[in-house]
Amino acid sequence: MKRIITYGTFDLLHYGHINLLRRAKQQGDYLVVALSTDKFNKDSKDKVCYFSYEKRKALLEAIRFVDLVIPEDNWEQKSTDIELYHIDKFVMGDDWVGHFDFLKEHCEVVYLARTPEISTTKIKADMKK
Ligand code: C2G
Repeated sequence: MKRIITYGTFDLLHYGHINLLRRAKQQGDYLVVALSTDKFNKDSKDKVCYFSYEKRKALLEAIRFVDLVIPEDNWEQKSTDIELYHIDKFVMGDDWVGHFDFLKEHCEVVYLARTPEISTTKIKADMKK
């Protein structure tokens, strides 16, 4: 069983995220999503989420590509997660290209193309029009 992991805030959840999760799952058989906690978002990512961690977790768990959701509460947990969850491949959108190459000593690292035309920022801006 090939085990994949990816990380993110996933707020507001949109089809760009789903495109990423679908392709991440297609890389293997089991997909772990490490979901940024509210505290991590606020303290370290300068993001204030519309939906709480619990609500974002419930949304992700309803997606058929997702097998397990775990909390992401710091930048340093990735290598431990990879060992703990026996991960074979780390997958992120290519807005992060190169940022996580250090994980190559633990597992494969793959950056997938983002869905360019959609973002939470764009959704919020369009809703104000
Ligand atoms: N994404 C995408 N297309 C979009 C928007 C997002 O493919 N239009 C991808 C991102 O590249 C990322 C994932 O969806 O791989 C989650 O996006 P975010 O929630 O914005 O993730 P981010 O806040 O960048 O958190 O430790 C890593 C961080 O937690 C990543």
